[in-house]
Amino acid sequence: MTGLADSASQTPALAPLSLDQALALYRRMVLIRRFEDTVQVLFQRGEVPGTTHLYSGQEAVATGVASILEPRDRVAGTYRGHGHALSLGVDPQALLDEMLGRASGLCGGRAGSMNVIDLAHGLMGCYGIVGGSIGAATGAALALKRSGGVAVAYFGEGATNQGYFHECLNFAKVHNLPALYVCENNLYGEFTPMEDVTAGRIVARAQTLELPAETIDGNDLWAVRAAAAAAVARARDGGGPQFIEALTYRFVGHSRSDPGAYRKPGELDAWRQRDPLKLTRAGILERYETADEAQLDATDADVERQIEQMIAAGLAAPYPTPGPAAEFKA
Ligand SMILES: Cc1ncc(C[n+]2csc(CCOP(=O)(O)OP(=O)(O)O)c2C)c(N)n1
Repeated sequence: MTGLADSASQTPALAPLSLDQALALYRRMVLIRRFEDTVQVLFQRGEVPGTTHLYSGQEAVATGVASILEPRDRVAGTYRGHGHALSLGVDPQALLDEMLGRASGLCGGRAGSMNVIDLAHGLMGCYGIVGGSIGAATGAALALKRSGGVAVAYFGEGATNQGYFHECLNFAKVHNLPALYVCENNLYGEFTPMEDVTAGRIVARAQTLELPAETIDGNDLWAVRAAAAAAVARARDGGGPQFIEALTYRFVGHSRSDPGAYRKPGELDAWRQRDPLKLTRAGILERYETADEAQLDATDADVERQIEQMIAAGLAAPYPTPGPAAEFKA
């Protein structure tokens, strides 16, 4: 599925994944889904302070992009950032402990759901300000230009209606920065349908600034990987900033207890037919002769066990001591 795909130039073919690699990516997607189901349950029990914004339904985007990145790259996520973090290999226990406000959390239990950071895994931060990730990644790209790294910004389609989206892409283009802008178009900004507030095609906004840009099926792990591989290769090669619009859908409300009553009738069910976990399972069975349902089921069960252990450990972990935070190791 492409927009004006002609503006995204051709790049070398992406080496196919081995079955083990494909299973590892599937596992990561299942981990993101189950992690978030768990966070939501714990939130409803009053164990998670603050609020939550879930990534459920969008797992193929971050997982596919992260599968292309290298340690020298940097990623700026959004408040919907659990998936962005886990896709990079951030320790799920430390992330859960952070949600629970425990001292063993990724940021000492003081950042909560929206503001996690883990530079050891390339995560520059998750930004509660809509589009904050765009400015952060643009700045990082300026620094990374010397080292060969690429900076990735994730943001929603709503963020593209803000001035700094255009300012940052313009700046990145003028300075030929190694940035990859990934718009996760999940059709709604909070409770507002995209078409009520957005003129024209989102991908065209990047194309106007002459960024290579394409629209892809964000629920298809292989489509995301192919687009990300091409875009990252171009950016690393001095081709300047790149843009991907990944069409996807969030299966849950915008945040906490939003039931998503504004959705059109049948819309959620239609998207659930294209659940990225289902599509990845089917994609693995189709692509690898030796793959079978039992392997995939075993992966699900294994993640389930991991989550159960994580919940027990997280709830038993101590809270931080009041007062100034311990030194933050970035
Ligand atoms: C600058 C700014 N304006 C408004 C908000 C309130 N807000 C939080 S999420 C959101 C919707 C953003 O929609 P989109 O960019 O499409 O991302 P999605 O939540 O769909 O992932 C809004 C308006 C904010 N956090 N920051």
